[in-house]
Amino acid sequence: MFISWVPLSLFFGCIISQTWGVQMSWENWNAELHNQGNEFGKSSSQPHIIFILVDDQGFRDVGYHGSDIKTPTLDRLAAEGVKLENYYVQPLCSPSRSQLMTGRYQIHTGLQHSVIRAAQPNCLPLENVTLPQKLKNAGYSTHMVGKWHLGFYKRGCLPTQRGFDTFFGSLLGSGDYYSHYKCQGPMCGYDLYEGEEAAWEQDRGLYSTEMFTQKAVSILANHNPRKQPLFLYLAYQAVHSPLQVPARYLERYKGIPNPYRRKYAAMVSCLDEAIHNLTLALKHYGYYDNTVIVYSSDNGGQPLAGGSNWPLRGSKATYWEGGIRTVGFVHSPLLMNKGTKCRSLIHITDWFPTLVTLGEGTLDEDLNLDGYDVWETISEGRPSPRHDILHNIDPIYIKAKNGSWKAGYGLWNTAIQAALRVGHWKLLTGVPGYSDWVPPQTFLNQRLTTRLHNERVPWDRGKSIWLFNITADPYERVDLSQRYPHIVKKMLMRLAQYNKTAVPVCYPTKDLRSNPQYNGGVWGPWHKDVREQQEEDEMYNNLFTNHLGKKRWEKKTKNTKLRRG
Ligand SMILES: *[C@@H]1O[C@H](CO)[C@@H](O)[C@H](O)[C@H]1NC(C)=O
Ligand SMILES: *[C@@H]1O[C@H](CO)[C@@H](O)[C@H](O)[C@H]1NC(C)=O
Ligand SMILES: *[C@@H]1O[C@H](CO)[C@@H](O)[C@H](O)[C@H]1NC(C)=O
Ligand SMILES: *[C@@H]1O[C@H](CO)[C@@H](O)[C@H](O)[C@H]1NC(C)=O
Ligand SMILES: *[C@@H]1O[C@H](CO)[C@@H](O)[C@H](O)[C@H]1NC(C)=O
Ligand SMILES: [Ca+2]
Repeated sequence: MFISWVPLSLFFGCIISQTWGVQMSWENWNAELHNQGNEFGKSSSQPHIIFILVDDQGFRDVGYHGSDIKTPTLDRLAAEGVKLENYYVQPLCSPSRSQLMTGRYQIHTGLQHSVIRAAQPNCLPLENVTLPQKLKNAGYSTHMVGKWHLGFYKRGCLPTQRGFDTFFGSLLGSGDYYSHYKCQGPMCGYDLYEGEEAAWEQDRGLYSTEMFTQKAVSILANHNPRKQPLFLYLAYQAVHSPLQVPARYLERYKGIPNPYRRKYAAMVSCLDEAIHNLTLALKHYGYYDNTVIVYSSDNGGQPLAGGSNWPLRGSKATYWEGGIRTVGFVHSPLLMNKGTKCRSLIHITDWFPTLVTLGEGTLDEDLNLDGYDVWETISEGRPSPRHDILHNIDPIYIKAKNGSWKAGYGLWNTAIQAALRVGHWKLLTGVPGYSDWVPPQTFLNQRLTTRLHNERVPWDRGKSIWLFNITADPYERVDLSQRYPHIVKKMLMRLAQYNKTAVPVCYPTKDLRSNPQYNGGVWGPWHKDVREQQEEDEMYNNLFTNHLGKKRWEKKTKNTKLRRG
């Protein structure tokens, strides 16, 4: 079980002495662990699962992809685990998170369009079964730390109502890293939660990467790894904008002239240190030998905020590879093929069936998952069960001016933003989004939009279909849609088939009652469902009829309704 002990101890030992000075030496922990034994490990094969989701880390933003950013911990964990080098997520926060939680494409949850906005009465549909629910049913203790971004307009949408035993983090994310305030347009509010309440008491103005790591470590410390398997979903706010970082991490990046890139690099380094601390805690508290760590970004990098996807095309929020192909790896002593690269197609929906199966949970047939169990592909290098990915169909995003049914051979309306991968082939329709190749360092100043160094192809306004052989041309430089019309037609037919299985888009208009100023200055549930409202009315009704007479209460109710309305 202690196969990777020696190299790890050398590696971490060096880091500890140089940088962080953690008290207990690695060798001591090692010895201590041997003495502890592992009752649960013997009686059950359910591994502990640590899922680390990072926000907006680009393809180029990890050391082992040739980055200017130093990530010794991630490099080492990935090198000793399995690097996922054909790994896809969705181009934005809520979409990726919804697919991770349900194992289903957005067309099957109604979240096809954009992200869930703070003021929208919308959330991951309550009908959709979640990954933590499944693991909880399989006997896991389930915890979430970090950014949710799957809606909160009513209590039933909160993480603790969706399968997590505990939650510490933010409902929106991307707020201030220290104050944990988040503004959306003119509306501002506090966004740090413990369970279902604002976490005022726990807030010491700590930088969120450190704060979330401390919380994760305390969860590990307070759970007995030998009694019950643990699922920890650690969704860092880093390295999304705003670009904020403790000064000490900037030291090593003095040489980066672009101030955005410099800060961003420092944020990634802090994150790398956080993962180092987390790994030490996994070992210290006796989890490590029976743990699977999954590391993933939620979408591509944003070059305007320091991120880089080079040499991939495009950025976050686009269906070019730079938006959806990203950093991912699995690290675990339980892997068979340690130290390898997995080049099979893996998608974020695959974690649901993969992790539920690993956790010995059940996958009912009526789940109709879009994900595949890819554990043997990752761990043993077996062929992937996945041959295609529906990147998305967004029927609300129809900005392609020349897009039409005609351009889609009568099979598909190419005004619609859609993207599909089948084997080597990738088809895009509609407007896929910002399409330049942005070399690192280009954006010296956020307001300076000359983008002189960017490589771009002159935008053909008439275009609404692209076809690429991604295996041969991962940077999407040669559009083959004219050359292989029969492939285009086949793929359009496939899109139309997928479209038949789509549920209607849920993208409600914003509700002004969401304003934190009506909710104690906190972003939080503002909507009551009929039953909750009745219960509340009844309670007040009794109160008022008992003490003040019914008439007065009726008047009061009206006012309340007005205020809410
Ligand atoms: C998810 O919820 C939506 C909305 O209720 C429903 O239409 C869809 O069938 C559900 N999908 C799954 C996979 O549960
Ligand atoms: C890592 O742990 C060290 C030692 O406890 C601490 O000083 C540092 O702030 C931690 N870093 C992060 C990013 O959590
Ligand atoms: C997709 O499905 C919807 C609803 O079934 C339908 O109205 C629409 O025309 C379809 N779009 C395409 C491009 O086939
Ligand atoms: C796009 O539409 C414009 C005007 O509607 C037309 O002039 C142009 O030829 C079209 N381009 C293509 C490639 O169809
Ligand atoms: C796509 O690229 C792969 C890898 O280079 C190649 O094997 C395959 O033949 C290509 N397909 C076509 C139609 O060119
Ligand atoms: Ca994101």
